Amino acid sequence: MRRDHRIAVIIPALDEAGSIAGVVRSQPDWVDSVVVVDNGSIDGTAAEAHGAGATVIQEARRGYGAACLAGLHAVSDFPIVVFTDGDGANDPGDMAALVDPLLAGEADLVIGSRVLGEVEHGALGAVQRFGNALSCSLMRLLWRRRFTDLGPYRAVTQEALGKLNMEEPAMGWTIEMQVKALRRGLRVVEVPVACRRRVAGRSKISGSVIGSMRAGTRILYVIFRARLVGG
Ligand SMILES: Nc1nc2c(ncn2[C@@H]2O[C@H](COP(=O)(O)OP(=O)(O)O)[C@@H](O)[C@H]2O)c(=O)[nH]1
Ligand SMILES: [Mg+2]
Repeated sequence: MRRDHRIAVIIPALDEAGSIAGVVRSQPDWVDSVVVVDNGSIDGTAAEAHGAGATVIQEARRGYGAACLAGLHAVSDFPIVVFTDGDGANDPGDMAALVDPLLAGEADLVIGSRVLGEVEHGALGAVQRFGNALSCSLMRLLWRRRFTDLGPYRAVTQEALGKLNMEEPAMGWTIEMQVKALRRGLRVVEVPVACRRRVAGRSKISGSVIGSMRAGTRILYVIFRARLVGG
């Protein structure tokens, strides 16, 4: 069934030269296009990704969301889009579980929840768990919907993307997608996914106090903006 549909994978990657080739090569063989979005890496990420067979896009605007958005422009003719990290933290073996509810017409957005899945020791820090739990509590309070994670490993239909009008350039990307999907009445499903430690390199987000604070602030900003301003 999966081979009958055109499926694209977007991998935002910033200085992931140590892992990106392996991540690109390990994508399931039923994936039709693997797009790596680089944001000015200085370690050869783009060359590694290209060498492994990915389409590489350069986005000048910094930020995780800006990279995801640039990736979306490149895959606008694929009915199904999957986002995955470039550090090897996601298990490509989980991708079928993300994509199948979309193919079956049962969901518009499928979020891989690391909280429901198996977490390798040390792969999900305390700050990140706390931030996820807080964000999910706020979503429950404000939109009456229970989520367990803001996991980056997720699959969405092109049709849903057309309604989401994604615009967040930074780390609020994942929550923006969830909140907007709820506000538009889209069908959102969570499935358990594994969470592994990054294969190489350094975390840009949750692995440092500064990165976590930046992400946390941005996530709260996106939640309250959606509540107060809409969009
Ligand atoms: N292109 C791009 N990718 C990013 C940026 N920030 C993070 N990433 C990628 O997003 C994924 C998750 O980031 P990571 O540093 O692993 O965050 P963590 O999992 O919270 O430690 C990795 O593939 C990163 O390379 C960015 O500003 N631009
Ligand atoms: Mg990571």
